[in-house]
Amino acid sequence: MSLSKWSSVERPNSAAAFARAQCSIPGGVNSPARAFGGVAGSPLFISRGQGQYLFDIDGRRYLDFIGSWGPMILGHAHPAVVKATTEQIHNGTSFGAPTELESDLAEMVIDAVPSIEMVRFVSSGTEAAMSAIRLARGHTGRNVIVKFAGCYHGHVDALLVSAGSSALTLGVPNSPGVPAGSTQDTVVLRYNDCQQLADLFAARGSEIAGVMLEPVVGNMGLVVPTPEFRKELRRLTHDYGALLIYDEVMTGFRLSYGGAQALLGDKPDMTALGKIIGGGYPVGAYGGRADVMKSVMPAGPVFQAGTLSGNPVAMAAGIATLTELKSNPPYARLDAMSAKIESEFTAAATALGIPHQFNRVGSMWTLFFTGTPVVDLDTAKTVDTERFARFFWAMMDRGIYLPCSQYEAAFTCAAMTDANIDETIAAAKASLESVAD
Ligand code: KE4
Repeated sequence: MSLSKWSSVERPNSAAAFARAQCSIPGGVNSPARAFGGVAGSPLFISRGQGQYLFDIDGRRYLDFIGSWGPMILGHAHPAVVKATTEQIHNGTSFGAPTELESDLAEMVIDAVPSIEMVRFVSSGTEAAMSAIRLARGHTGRNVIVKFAGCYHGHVDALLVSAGSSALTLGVPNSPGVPAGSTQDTVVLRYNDCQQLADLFAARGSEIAGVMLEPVVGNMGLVVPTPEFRKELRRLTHDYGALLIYDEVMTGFRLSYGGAQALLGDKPDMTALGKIIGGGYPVGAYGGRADVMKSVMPAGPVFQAGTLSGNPVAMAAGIATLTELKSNPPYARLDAMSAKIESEFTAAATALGIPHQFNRVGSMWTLFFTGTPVVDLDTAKTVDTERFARFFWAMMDRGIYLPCSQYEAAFTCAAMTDANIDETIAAAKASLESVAD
């Protein structure tokens, strides 16, 4: 039993597990991104991860380029993370009372990201983004939030929104269950569109509480902001008293130890974090200017709370992960390995006459099957999703586990070796040949 019409490998145990899961869990998964809907198939069920590898329940091994959608930059079951979490587990897992571990991780985050003067931990990236929006509104006394089509910030009601009929109108919900009231104060603009941004601020700048974006986008596939766009974002938010919020849930500690903002030389007012700072455990965080963060209860009036916020085991995992990243920074090697992937994939697709774009920043990258440069959601949507699905399964069948959507970024892992990269390139050349028609 294969998992897709595009796969030639039998994976009967995953097929059976998926059938079973669908009886008790909606869609058989606990997050839709895992369902393989974007690649015309059903998901592999994983038995374990070790370093750069995932193992499925049919006994097959894969090089893991998704890394739990970003957190596993060090690879799975890293010894330092296993040691730190195991030790903490023996000392108790949750107290509902403060521990010094929370201050330890908070100080590491503040030390790593200059724009973050204070930080609050939560349990997911969604919670981080949701809390940052509430804080922006509470701190400024304004209601309007600006986001950009193609950027994802978790399943926050206010951000499950599509652009209104015209750029300056308010957003409309893009999911059942989200009332119009939740999105009426959300405006959706086009990423990298400086004119739209300037027009909105000219028309409504005094109403805008915050502007939230992925400073390097992973959620429409990898999309890079133009320097002009970033400069205008900072200028206009500053001039109109709105807060600039970088959602670095995916890019934080991924693109550099200080995240995308350190790499780009930017200084937002707030930052949302997640994924890597939890080292594979449920952690999110929002932080930024001290004057803004001091509006958060109990220091200030803006409410936010969470039973497992700052969970000791999750803090221990995050501390171990950031300690490793700081003492043995993998970023130059991750960039070099990913650059080799970029050059070899591009050369192979070009030689085969396959329309493609390859967007990359550091260890985050996407091979888009389109002849159009991908700079926003509209251009991202010009891709050939069927050709991507065929490529995805051709790579999977050769032991390379890529993100199961053309609209996601791949993540090179620090546990990967040069031999792994060569193996990946060989698999890509063969896979691209198989989809060249
Ligand atoms: P979580 O609530 O899933 O921890 O974080 C939401 C979130 C916020 N901001 C950014 C930039 C994100 O990428 C995410 C979550 N990323 C997706 C992958 N594109 C998680 C995968 C999933 O939803 O299962």
